[in-house]
Amino acid sequence: MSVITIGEVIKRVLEKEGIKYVFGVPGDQPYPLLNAFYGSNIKFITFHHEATAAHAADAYARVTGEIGVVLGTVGPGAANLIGGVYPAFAEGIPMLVLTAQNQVNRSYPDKGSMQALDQYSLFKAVTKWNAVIYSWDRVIEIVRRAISVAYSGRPGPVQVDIPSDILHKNIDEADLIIPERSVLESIGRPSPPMKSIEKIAQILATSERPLIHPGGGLMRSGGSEELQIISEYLQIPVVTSISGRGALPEDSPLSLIPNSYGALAAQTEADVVLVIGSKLGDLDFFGRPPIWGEYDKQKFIQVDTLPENIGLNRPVEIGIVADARETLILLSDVIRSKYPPVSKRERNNFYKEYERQWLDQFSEQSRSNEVPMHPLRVISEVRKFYARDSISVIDGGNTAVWAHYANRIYKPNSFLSTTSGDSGHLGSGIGFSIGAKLARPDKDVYCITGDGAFSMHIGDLETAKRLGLQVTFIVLNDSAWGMIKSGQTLYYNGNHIGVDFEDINYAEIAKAMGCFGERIKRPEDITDALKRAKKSNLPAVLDCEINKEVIPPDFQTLASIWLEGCDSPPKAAEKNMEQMAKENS
Ligand SMILES: Cc1ncc(C[n+]2csc(CCOP(=O)(O)OP(=O)(O)O)c2C)c(N)n1
Ligand SMILES: [Mg+2]
Repeated sequence: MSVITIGEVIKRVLEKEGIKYVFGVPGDQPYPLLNAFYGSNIKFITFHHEATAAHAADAYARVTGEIGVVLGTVGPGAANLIGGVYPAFAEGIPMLVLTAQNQVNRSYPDKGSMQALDQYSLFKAVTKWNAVIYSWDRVIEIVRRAISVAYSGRPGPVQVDIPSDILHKNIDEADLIIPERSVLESIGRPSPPMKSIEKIAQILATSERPLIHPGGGLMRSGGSEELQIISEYLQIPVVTSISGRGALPEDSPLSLIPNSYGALAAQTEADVVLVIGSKLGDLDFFGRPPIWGEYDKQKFIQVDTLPENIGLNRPVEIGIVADARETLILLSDVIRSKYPPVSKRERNNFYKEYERQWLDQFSEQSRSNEVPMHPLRVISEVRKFYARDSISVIDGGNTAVWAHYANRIYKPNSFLSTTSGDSGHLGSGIGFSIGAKLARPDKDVYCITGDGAFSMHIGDLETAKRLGLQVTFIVLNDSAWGMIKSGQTLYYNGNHIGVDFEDINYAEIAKAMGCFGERIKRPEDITDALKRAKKSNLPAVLDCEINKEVIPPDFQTLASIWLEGCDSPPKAAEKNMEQMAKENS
């Protein structure tokens, strides 16, 4: 009889699912699982913080489309994971979260064990599905089911809570049958009804001013090529949500940068909008006029894998619960077989021109020679340096807004950001960069980050170093929680509270961890520093001293979205906007 542990069984299930990495932080309770990774094909990568490990699993999944796996120990380990699981939940990223739990006879309910925590309840709010394994003979079934659920419908994180006595249980290997990986192919996502496809095709092909609005759901389903085919065939402009950026190259003639003047004009003027894989959240102004068209003049068609997203924020003419890519494949077939191509839509030139005017606002600052440096100058130099298909990781507050102006995205899944997406969660930059580089070692990965966000998980620079990953972190250092400080400047007469740090030289911290580091003060030094960083073959930190006073032009708009309906700051915001309008006139 050959004895193996349940930890070994879980590892074998993961192997059959094609898992290559498990990210996490160890503990006593998960010993058998850790031991199973010893010498195995699955690499266990240890982090300094569970949230960073989960961010890495998240980015790995975003870039590869394959589920990310993360492990935390009982109590504190599980609690620390939440920060990394929540953004994945918010953005529909498949992730398997394995948590160790105290022995079955001590937990649910707890008898006073150290590190006791009701992890089942804790993860309910940030997972699609979760389960505790009370009986060792259900382990294969439950881990399998968890993975299937993570991929199915709208993807998302799932959690499996495994008591330590189950993990340590010894069984006879001869009793073990692990079925081949089969569920994933069969689960799939819902297909659209052909009747609806015919109708949508007809509406798009015969409307005067159609618009397509793809979101993160399109990114997850991988339908960018089909999107491009339809948009080119019918000359339909595309404005993505922030999570959908990269669905079309942002310099393509039919793509309009979200929130640019061109995008806003197209949104208000369209007679029909195909929303595909987006719930029209607050960064899409909930689909409301005047940012979108009037209710009686603009039809909405919505495709989403989640029924509850359909018509969530704006009534729809047609709503179908279906996979984005599959819908676009069928739509493009019907459109191309039944309707002639559109050669030109005059109005598209106007939108593009209007987009250019929006971009022009930033061109002077993007070339600015000022010292301390303007954030836009730094970001522009960085974007110029890297190839179009590089992976951009964006983290930070004002930093993320500046990056929106100057860091163009050209490829699907090459824009990784929680701060510009649904959770707005700071601190994912280092974990995301590690996960992305492991997923695509052949691509350059760079991270533009605020100093506050960067400092949250800086211990994991060592992880990048240990793994030998060349990623470059460009830290926009204003020694502050800049975005919050901006609000206090504008709305609270500059009474700054809880927003300032002392000066930290992040390049020196990087060097202490064996990474490459340089502090940059002058804009003319940026490009050479980027070259040296890349050549070093090490994780690199370029600590950029930036102008601490500048506030992104859209700050007020964002604040008015986030604080809409609240009494005092929006009133102050309105006053400030009036003031600004007067100054500008
Ligand atoms: C985890 C988390 N905590 C707090 C916030 C609130 N918050 C939003 S922006 C911001 C400041 C970010 O500072 P930094 O990363 O230095 O970027 P900067 O705004 O200075 O460019 C904070 C604290 C958040 N979004 N996420
Ligand atoms: Mg800052």
